[in-house]
Amino acid sequence: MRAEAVERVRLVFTLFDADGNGAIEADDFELMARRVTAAVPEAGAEKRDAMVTAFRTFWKALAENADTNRDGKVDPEEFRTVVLDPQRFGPALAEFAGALTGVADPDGDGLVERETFMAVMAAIGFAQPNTRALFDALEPVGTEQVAVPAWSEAIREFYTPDATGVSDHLVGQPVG
Ligand SMILES: [Ca+2]
Ligand SMILES: [Ca+2]
Repeated sequence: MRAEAVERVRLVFTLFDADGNGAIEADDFELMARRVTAAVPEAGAEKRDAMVTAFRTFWKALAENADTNRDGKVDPEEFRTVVLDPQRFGPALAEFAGALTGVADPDGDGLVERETFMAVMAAIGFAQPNTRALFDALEPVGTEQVAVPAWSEAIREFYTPDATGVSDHLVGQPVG
């Protein structure tokens, strides 16, 4: 595994462990969903519900694949074995990314305002300088909006620790 991938697995684990108790559990996804909902108060009930459903689906897929000892928790060791296998992780991840970015686009025009982007990424736990660097790297339309598919793709890429690309802005110190 690349050193960057090792670092990223650790970061991804930390983000999914939203309550910081050292294991990923169903509650972490409920907490994450509440934080994102609070970050985008203008999102409609339909989009919020879709996100909550997608987060729960994602947790189920993760637990099925990674919770090897079936204790209802995915510990760092269990997580490492599954997160590097996109075959098992990929489809649920796509739904997760789609639902998350969907909430950030309440009017459904396919674009996300910088302010909303920053708020949602902060809700998930990303550091502000990294988030700002990613926003700029996503080639915003004008200066203040990014396209939903580009962001969604960056999220999928970020959570696939072996990948490299625009989501590298979310790892370590942003350059420039
Ligand atoms: Ca946790
Ligand atoms: Ca376990």
